[in-house]
Formats: sequence, structure tokens, C-alpha cells
Amino acid sequence: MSKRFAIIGAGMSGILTALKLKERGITDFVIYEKASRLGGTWRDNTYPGLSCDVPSHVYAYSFELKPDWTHRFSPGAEIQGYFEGVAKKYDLDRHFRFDSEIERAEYRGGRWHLSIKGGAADSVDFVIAATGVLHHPATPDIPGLGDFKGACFHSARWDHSVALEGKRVGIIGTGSTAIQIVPALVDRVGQLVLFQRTAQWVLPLANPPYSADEHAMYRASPEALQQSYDFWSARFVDTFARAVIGDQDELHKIEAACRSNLEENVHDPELRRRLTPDYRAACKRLIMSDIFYPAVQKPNVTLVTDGIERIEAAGVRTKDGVLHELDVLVLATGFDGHAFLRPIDVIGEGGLRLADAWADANEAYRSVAVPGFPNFYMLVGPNSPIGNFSVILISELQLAYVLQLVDLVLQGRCHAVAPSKAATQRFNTALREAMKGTVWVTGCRSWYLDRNGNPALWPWSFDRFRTEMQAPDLVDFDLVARETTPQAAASS
Ligand code: N01
Repeated sequence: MSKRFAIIGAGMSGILTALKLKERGITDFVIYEKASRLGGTWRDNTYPGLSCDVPSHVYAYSFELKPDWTHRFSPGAEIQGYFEGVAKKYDLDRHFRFDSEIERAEYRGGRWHLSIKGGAADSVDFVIAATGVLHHPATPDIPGLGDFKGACFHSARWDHSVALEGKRVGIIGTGSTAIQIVPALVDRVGQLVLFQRTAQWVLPLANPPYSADEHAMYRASPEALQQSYDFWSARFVDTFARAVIGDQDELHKIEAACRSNLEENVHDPELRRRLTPDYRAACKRLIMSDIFYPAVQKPNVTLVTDGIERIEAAGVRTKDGVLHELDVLVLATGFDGHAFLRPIDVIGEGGLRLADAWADANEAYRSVAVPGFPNFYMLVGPNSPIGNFSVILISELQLAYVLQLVDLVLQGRCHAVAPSKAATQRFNTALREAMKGTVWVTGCRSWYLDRNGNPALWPWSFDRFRTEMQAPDLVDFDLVARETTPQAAASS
């Protein structure tokens, strides 16, 4: 009997899974998506200035390189268009179930039983969760947020009906998102007030457009396109990815580049002082921009570094007593990067709830699977190397690994596969130990850190990740034979 798959999420990883299943001749699958469109983060984020800070030639599936990206770091809408184009090319339309939020997934009788918001249900043999990381907007717990009388929205829920021309616009936050929004808005708005809780290190990466000649060259030469992919991948792996896990030489180079960017490009010593971080570069996600410093020095921009006391009807009151009057308030306050899969109620073998299994921390086996949850896999799950490399390549490598585990079932070697508890514990103990050498724990607050202060990232090299993802070590897995319990027989 053919096996049925549910993919949860129609973003980059969900689309990847779907087309790879199709490539293998598997067509009995559904992509459940709670929104009305595909695209994940690129659907949700439409803020002015949105682009990807990973070079476009790497931020693409390795087997679907695109010759005509407009820029080195292309805009969000173009990336959304890319994913829509890939889904069309692979004829995935009939597999999508939009407006279909999975509320519950329960493993019973050797299969996964899914409850979909609105009352529909499905039963499948495999679940591949591609639910993303930076998906749930974080609303700051600032008193009085609801009192503001002007328009107020999170950066990932941009309200394009709100006119900004000539307005007094406040932005809370100075993460990658805010640093892209500021240059995009500065010449449109009347006044721009940037509320900075923590200064950021900024690496001055330029974003040149690709010329028509370059487009023609990349179209004519797949080899040149591949070379560009390899070049940018190698730059990531050999520099940034090494720096964050403890290569001090690389880290010093990044620090020096950020420091001279600040010294050379921020002219007022007082502003420079307030923009100078007191922690190591790359401890928080490094900002890549050569347009933020010029923008923040424009006469209509105020950088506010006094803490926020509360929000009032007319604006934001800071701890020094000043009321910053505003027409529009943008919350560029980031995401809950630790809410993997939530709020889906995932129930594994013997009624084990994922919420309970992860009550203390999100612990997975090599980011892709959890003991007690057979035939249930995650892409870009906990401790994936998301800050280190292109997330697309990460997802591709993880999926190739997961599909080898799926094959064990498809080939009839067993009915279900799940990692063992012991192997998962070993992996997580090693992770925690290795984190001690990373820059993420050198003393800064960031979304990387979970509530225990552990970074949700990958503390080792790219080579190690690639090697670990090459083939599952079956010693680490429990291979379950066909269920024969009366309960199984009744429900299958
Ligand atoms: O979110 P963030 P983001 N009062 O969490 C501040 C990816 N990304 O949306 O630093 C005052 O980084 C908070 O202050 P502090 C990328 O991985 C990628 O900007 O905690 N301020 C911080 O300044 C990135 O890392 C691209 O002190 C408050 C900001 O809000 C990730 O998304 C583009 C506050 C949040 O920064 C998240 O970036 C954009 C409060 N109560 C984003 N609460 C690409 O190009 C929070 N803040 C791929």
C-alpha cells in the first residue's frame, strides 16, 4: 500500500519537500498551510526595504539557481516570486491546502491523525514539519501598547493601507529588520524616531544591482551561475560560519570591519558613542548594511537610547520623561524563535505530548527528529545552523537525510523510525558543551538564546553538519516493526 505524507507549511522547506517527493515518484502528499498563499517568511514580511541578507545567488535551491536576480541581496517580493515560480514549475498546485491550519497531530495505530482547523481531518504515514523558525511575531511587553491612538503594527504584519508620507513614524527595535526599514522610510516620512535598546554591529556590505550583461552571462552559462553559488557559499563557510563558532582570527576581522565602518561613517562623536555596542560582533545576528549609517544621520531621524517607559495615546514616553509624539508606531521587535511547531498539539507514542517532551528545552536529534515521535520529521528544527549558512542549503541537506529514514519504511525494513532517547541525549549534551566556544554566549541578549540561555544554533563547522547529514547512523534509531496491538488493528 502506498504511503501518505503530510507536509506542514508552504514556505521554502515545505516546497522543497514537495518537489523532492515528486521527484521520487511519490504523489500521495498534501502541503497544509494555514495562510492563503505559499511563501512563509517571504509572504509574511512585506515591510519597506525588505531584502535577504544572504546573497541571492546562494539564497536559492541548489538545483534551481536563478540567473536574473536583480541585486546581490534581492528584495523580498522577488524572493517570494522565486518560490511561487518554483512551485509552478514543479506543478505543486494541486497539493496545497491553503487556509488549513493543523491544530493537532496524534500518532495512533501506527499512523498520524491530523485535525485541521474548521473540522477536517486526515491520516498519514509521515509528517514532515516545515513550519519555520522566525514565524511568530514577538509583541513587546511595554505598558500601554494598546493605548496608542495612531496606527501600530509589527514589521511582519505591515499595514500598507497606512500612509507614511510626511508622518511622524516611530520604530522600536534595531535588529536586521529595523535596520532595513530605516533607510527605506527615511526619505518618505516627516520624522523618524528609532528606539534603540541595544546598539548593533554593522558590517558594510554593498548591494549592487546585477546588470543586463550579467543576467545574460548567467543565463548563457550555468557554469558561471554555479561558480557564483559556490563562491558565495564558500565565503559564508570560510568566514562568518567559522567566526561564530570560535575562530578568533575570523571574528577579529569581522569586528575590525564593523568598528572601522562605525568610525569612518558615523561622523558625530556623540551619535557614534550611542551606536557603539558593548558586546562582541556577531554575538547577536550581525547586521549587513551600507545604507543604515547614512540613513540614521539624516536630519529628520532621531535615535532614542533612553529606555521606553510606556506607550501613551500620543506616542512613546521614555524613561527621561520625554514624550515622543508619533502618528505611526512600527514594532520591529522580532520573533519567538523557539516556538517550533507550536501551537500544534503534537502527540506521539503512548500519548507523549511534544509540549511536555520539550517543557524544559527544545531537544531534537540532529535537529530533525524527536524520540517518541515516529515517522515525524522537522526541517530547520532546533539547533539547525540557521545563523551560520544559507537556510536553504540547510534544509536541502536535512531533507536528504530525512528521506533516507523514510526509505527504510518505504523499502519495508520497518514500519516506523524514531531516534533513540540515549542518542538524542548524547547529541544535546555535546551541543551544550560545544556552545561554550561560540560567540553567541559571550554576553549579549539575542533571539538565539532560549529561556535557559542556550543558543538554538549549531556550534560546529559546516563540514561537520554536511557530514552528519550525509547518512543516518542507524545505531541511533529505533526501528519499529509493524504494530500488531489490538488498538493498532482497530484504528488502521
Ligand atoms: O528581530 P531581532 P528582527 N523594548 O530579534 C528590540 C532575520 N532577518 O526582526 O537587541 C525595546 O533581531 C530588540 O532589542 P534588544 C535575522 O535572522 C533576516 O530584526 O533585544 N526594544 C531588537 O533590537 C534576524 O536576526 C533578514 O535589546 C525591544 C529588536 O527589537 C531575525 O530575522 C531580515 C523590545 C528585535 O530584533 C530577527 O530580526 C530581517 C522592547 N520591549 C530579519 N523587544 C534577512 O535579510 C524587542 N526589542 C534574511
